[in-house]
Amino acid sequence: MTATKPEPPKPLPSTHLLGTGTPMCAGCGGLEVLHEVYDLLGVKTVFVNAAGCLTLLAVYPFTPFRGSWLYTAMASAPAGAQGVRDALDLLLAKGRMGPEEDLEVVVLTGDGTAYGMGLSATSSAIERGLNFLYICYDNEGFGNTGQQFSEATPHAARTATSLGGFSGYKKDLFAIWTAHRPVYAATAVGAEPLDLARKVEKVKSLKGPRLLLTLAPCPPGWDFDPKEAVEIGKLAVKTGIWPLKEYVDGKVAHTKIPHPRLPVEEYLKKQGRFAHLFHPEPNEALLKEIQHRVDAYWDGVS
Ligand SMILES: Cc1ncc(C[n+]2csc(CCOP(=O)(O)OP(=O)(O)O)c2C)c(N)n1
Ligand code: SF4
Ligand SMILES: [Mg+2]
Repeated sequence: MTATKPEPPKPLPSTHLLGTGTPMCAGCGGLEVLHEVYDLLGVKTVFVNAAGCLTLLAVYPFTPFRGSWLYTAMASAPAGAQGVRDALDLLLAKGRMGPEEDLEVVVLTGDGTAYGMGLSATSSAIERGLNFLYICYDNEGFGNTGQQFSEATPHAARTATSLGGFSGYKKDLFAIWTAHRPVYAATAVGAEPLDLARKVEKVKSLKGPRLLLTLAPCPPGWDFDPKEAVEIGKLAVKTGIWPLKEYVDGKVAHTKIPHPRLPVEEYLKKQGRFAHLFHPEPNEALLKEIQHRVDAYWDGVS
């Protein structure tokens, strides 16, 4: 019997730097962000990716990345980025590579890494002034391993490990980063592409530790129809639960202030992970508490 020769992989569409033939879920907010960011950053990049959903994008020979990519363990992406940056700097210093060949070192992680397991390595890298861009796609849970809660999971959300609703509270990663006084930090969401694009242009012009913390609506994890993904991303901004802001020169400025601000219920009721707040009857106390926390945030914004 003769073995059948495998078909060569089909060429990827060239309309985007990041191709479309990916193994991700429809409506993935993390992929949406990555598409938008990659179109602006381009191929002169090394993506240092900690284990998570977007790691599936690297499956050879179908990877949609046109530039370089490196896999690391969850806790180690900033350490991997340090190694890559050092290697590039050595090649530049020895004249074995011209400045035009230099690459932007980009860490790409989910929230499980960014808010938890990788925080110590990130803190040290910012402290050392590592020249890197850190992109977190925050789907508010451990998506790749079956939607367990993470330190980014919002209060009351149902996950595989908080079936009655998460009793903890989402950590403020933006505040943790800005406490380190990085060169730049911003929040964003793929559903607001102009705001995101402006922030990507800004990070491109800067050197040093920079954060893009992006909300990533996740249809299977948050339990909604993929066609609602953009609407849910927009509602996160319009209800004020995901403030769009940036930190430059020691100051935080909001880049989009929702006015009028919609009730947070508009965002929550679209997602099955919060269904127990509305059925069999509304949990008024919990809904009020969530709204109060959002109001308190915006009351503190001058
Ligand atoms: C140290 C370690 N613990 C557990 C895992 C298993 N693991 C792989 S991906 C993942 C989830 C990561 O969550 P997150 O960073 O939020 O990314 P997402 O899966 O949501 O994209 C886990 C727990 C691992 N790879 N390494
Ligand atoms: S589980 Fe969520 S984050 Fe992971 S690929 Fe699917 S939509 Fe994206
Ligand atoms: Mg996650």
